[in-house]
Amino acid sequence: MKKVFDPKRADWESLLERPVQNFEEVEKVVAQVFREVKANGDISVKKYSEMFDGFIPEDLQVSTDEIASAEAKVSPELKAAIQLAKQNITTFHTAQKTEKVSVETLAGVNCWQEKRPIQKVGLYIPGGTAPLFSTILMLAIPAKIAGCKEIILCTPPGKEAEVNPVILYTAKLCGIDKIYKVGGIQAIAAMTFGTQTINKVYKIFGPGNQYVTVAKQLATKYNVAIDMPAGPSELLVLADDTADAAFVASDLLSQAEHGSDSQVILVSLSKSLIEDVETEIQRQLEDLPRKEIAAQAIEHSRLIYIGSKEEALELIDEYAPEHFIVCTANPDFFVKGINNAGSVFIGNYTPESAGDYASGTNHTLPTNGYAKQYSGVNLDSFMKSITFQKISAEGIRKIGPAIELMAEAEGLQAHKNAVTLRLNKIKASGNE
Ligand code: HSO
Ligand code: ZN
Repeated sequence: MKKVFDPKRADWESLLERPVQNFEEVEKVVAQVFREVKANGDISVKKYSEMFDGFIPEDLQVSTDEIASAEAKVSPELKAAIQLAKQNITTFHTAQKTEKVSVETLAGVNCWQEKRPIQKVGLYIPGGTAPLFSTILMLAIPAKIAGCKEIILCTPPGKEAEVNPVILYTAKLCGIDKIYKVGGIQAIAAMTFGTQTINKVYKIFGPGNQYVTVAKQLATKYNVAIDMPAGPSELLVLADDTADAAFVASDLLSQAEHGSDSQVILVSLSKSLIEDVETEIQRQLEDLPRKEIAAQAIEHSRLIYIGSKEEALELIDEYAPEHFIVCTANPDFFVKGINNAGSVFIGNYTPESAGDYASGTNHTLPTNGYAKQYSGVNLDSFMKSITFQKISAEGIRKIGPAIELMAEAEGLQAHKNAVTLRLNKIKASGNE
């Protein structure tokens, strides 16, 4: 752990630096898989499933029997927990619906804006060391509320070509029945181009390793949108003497256990809290099943003491954390003042885990400083806004001359004509 006391402004940049990832090698592999899946569809998807994931699925799609039998393999307690989370996520995302915006900008000039669902979306759920079925809730629930017509899900199965039953149970609970046993680059390529079995989608959502990340980036070159650029998970905790050191340590470790490249930072307004948190981290780390992973992330974590709360806020805004926990006597200063963060957790009883699973907010959030310009996934991520306008004769008479002048000034005669012809007709009909 790197401890820094009152860092100078000139050192902030290097202090807050995220590790730069070199994707060059990965890009070559991704481009090759994309080329082949585009040309050969399912055959190449199967070839790469064997090569990268060690199995050849006979059927790429999970059968209805497999989905149905998954239910019996999930304990009643876990089902109830997932249902509680689903309820809260549904409530919070339903509340994000907005009314249509409609204005008469001038008499006879009506403009309005309405949202429509993205019709085809693809959800990617990684397998790996921790199959994150909670991410299905975070993506499928808003997709359904938005009204997306076709929602498909790709996830890599284990070596026996079996998809984790909790993933299948959660998908079914959310009303997703098109589930494909495909992971990695080949899954993203399949959803980008479409294959004999897997339909092409308009937008791809979901986290993944560096192969998936690079594949999603390449998908954007083929007119497929993605939720956001992804990077390793991050948590920044801001705390003072009113914080509980054990709680703070548990939060930092919760994020550290995601991956050895997770970024965890404590910004403390109290020197003694830093010492206490450090001790607590070591104590709690010992009992974690994923302690190797967490320890590596903790190894390059930073514990920063800053005396002034104004400076602390500036530093946090500069880092733009994915998750920001505020545990101070006066949280409002930070809560109101923060500009750049994916999701904010306030007070001693608000662990990040709550937002990761069950409080209702979404856990698909911008990392890598992208909280400066990106929002986390929300209902709008599954929708587009369309603007409409309807202009009456009276309306075009009012704005027509301005349009003519502007079109002429831009040297676009046809644009001007489109107005002039109409104005002439109105004049000729004596309807002035
Ligand atoms: N903290 C992760 C989400 C997650 N945590 C899923 C547990 N399961 C990224 O926001
Ligand atoms: Zn998490």
